[in-house]
Amino acid sequence: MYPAIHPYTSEYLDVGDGHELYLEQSGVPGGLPVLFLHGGPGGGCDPIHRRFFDPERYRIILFDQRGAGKSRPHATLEQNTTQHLIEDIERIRQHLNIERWLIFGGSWGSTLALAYAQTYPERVTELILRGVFLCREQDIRWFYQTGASRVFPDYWQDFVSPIPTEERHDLMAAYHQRLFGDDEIARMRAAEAWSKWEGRTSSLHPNPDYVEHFTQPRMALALARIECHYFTHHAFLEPDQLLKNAHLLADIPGTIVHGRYDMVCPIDQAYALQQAWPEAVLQVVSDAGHAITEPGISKALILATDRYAGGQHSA
Ligand code: STX
Repeated sequence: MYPAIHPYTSEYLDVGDGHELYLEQSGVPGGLPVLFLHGGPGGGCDPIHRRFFDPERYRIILFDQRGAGKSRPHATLEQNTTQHLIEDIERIRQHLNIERWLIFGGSWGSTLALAYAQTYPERVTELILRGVFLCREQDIRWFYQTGASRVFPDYWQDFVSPIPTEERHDLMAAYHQRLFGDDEIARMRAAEAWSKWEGRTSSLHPNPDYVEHFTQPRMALALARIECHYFTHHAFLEPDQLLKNAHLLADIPGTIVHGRYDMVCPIDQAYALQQAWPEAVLQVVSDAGHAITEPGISKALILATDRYAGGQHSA
C-alpha cells in the first residue's frame, strides 16, 4: 500500500435533512479525482483507505455516509436511504467542482458505486469495485439467515445468541427490534454481536485487530443500526435493480476484484455483474476472503488504481 498520508483539507458538508457529512481530501489537489465509498452501510472511512491511491497522482476524496464515521448526527436513520446517498455524492462532486471522477467502492461501497454510476453514468470515468454486493434478497439472506451460518457454525452461535430461539426464523426483524428498542443494554449487546459476526467472517485468516475495530461500541452501533435499517428495506432497491440496469454502464471501464473465499458477499455476485457488464474485467483473488485488507485484494486494487492513473508508478 502507499504510505500513510494526512488530508490537506477536511470539512463538514451540510447536505440538508439535518445531516452533516465529514469530507476530506488528500493526495495532490490537481490530481485525478477519485471518490472512495466505504462499506456497511455504516462502516465509515479509515485513514488506511487513502493508501490505495498514488498520492502524487490522485486527488483522494473520502467521506462518511449519513450516520457513519464522523458524520453527524451519528448512527441515525432519519432521511437515510440509498437515494439520499446518491444525491449526497452528486452534491459533493458539485461542491468540489469536479466534472467526472473515478469511483472506488468495496462491499456496500460497490453497491452504492453501481447505484450512483447507473444514475449518473456521464459523471463516472471508471469504476473499481471490490467484494461486490448486489444486495438482492438472496445476498442478504446468505449472510444474515442461512448460508454463511453453515461455514461458521461457531461464530453463528454467537451471532444468534442475543435472539431467543422462537424469533430466529427472521433474524433481521428480531435484530431490528433490539437495535431500535428502548433498552440501551440490549441495543449495545445486539450491535456488538452483529458487528462481531461481520468482522470475524470478513478475512480468510482470523484477524483479531479487524474484529476489535468493528466491535468498538461507537462503530458497532452505527454499523449494526444502519445495516439493519438498509437491509430491512432491501437497500431501497428494486429486485435485481443493479443487474437489470448494468447496460447503463456500457461506456464505463471497470475493474472488479473479488476474493474466491468471500463469505460475506459470495463471488457469484461479481460473476453475474461481469456477465451483465462485459466492459468490466473480473479479477478473482484465489486466496482471499472479503476484506479490503486481504493481501491479494489490496494488491489487485492498487494495480487497478495505478493502471487508471496511466501505469505503474516508477518513483
Ligand atoms: N455488509 C457488507 C459490507 O459492506 C453486509 C461490509 N462488509 N464488511 C464491512 O462492510 C465492514 C468493513 C464495515 C466491516
